[in-house]
Amino acid sequence: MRLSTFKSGLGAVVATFATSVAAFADDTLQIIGQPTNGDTGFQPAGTIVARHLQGLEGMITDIMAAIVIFVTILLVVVLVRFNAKANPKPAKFTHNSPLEIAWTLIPIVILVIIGAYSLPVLYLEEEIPQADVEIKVTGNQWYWHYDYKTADAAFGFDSYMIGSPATVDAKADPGVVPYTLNDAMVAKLKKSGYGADQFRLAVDNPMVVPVGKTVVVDITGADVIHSWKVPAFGLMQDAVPGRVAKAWFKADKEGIYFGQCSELCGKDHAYMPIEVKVVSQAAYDAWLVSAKKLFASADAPQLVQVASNN
Ligand SMILES: [Cu+2]
Repeated sequence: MRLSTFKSGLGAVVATFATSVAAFADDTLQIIGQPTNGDTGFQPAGTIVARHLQGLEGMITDIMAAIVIFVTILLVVVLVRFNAKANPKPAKFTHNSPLEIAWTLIPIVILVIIGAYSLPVLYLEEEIPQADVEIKVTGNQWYWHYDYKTADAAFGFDSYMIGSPATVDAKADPGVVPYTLNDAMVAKLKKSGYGADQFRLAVDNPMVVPVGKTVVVDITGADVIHSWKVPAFGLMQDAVPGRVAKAWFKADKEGIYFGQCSELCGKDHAYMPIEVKVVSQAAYDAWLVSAKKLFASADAPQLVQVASNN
């Protein structure tokens, strides 16, 4: 079902590129990674890391539930069998070596099992594979900046929440009040292919990456500490000024994945969402061509340096 939506949308995606980057794929890509009202579970896992993390969470939750049930049963047994009425003459012993060995060894075994499953996932996350696409991500108060560098060009662009002051033009958007979800804001979101549910998630210039390719993100901050987090990718990395932290993801499926800055970074922290569009290689190549034209500047042949803010 989803796949067919993607495939039928592909032609339109490529055609859209010819005219405008902004209109790119908005109405053809399915939104996969976004919060759902009332839901308590994870967003659908969009990468191998997210799948492993969610599996690990399930396993550890099961172990915890088993321990809670076991301890509760023990408590009930003790209350019933060993209260003063049922057991008027209490035993006087204070030690039981086999029991003490058991309650020391069993938790050790449980922790070793958890470790044995956790460490490989930690290594999977932290060992950065060879990049197919490398993008520098810079957190700013209060927007993200993405720098791409390909063999023949380098370009970067700011990524603002649709509805933040930088994206509101009094003439073009009558009635739009920054950061406020009113009818005019819904109309503005609609123009870019989104609905009211994507308010505070959708951005003007999303990160665009090819599906099934290893994307390495070099994450840093320009002013204060931010955090680049995309739940469906199982990826969260602090963006610390003066440091570049590497993280990676390889998206399984074409679609739109949303995230949020996840480190309190100032008054507009709530208004610097993250949007990643995962598209086919062909659509990505076409986007690169138009993005280079739109964003590349002749006097900026290099990636923006760490902690600079332009
Ligand atoms: Cu923030």
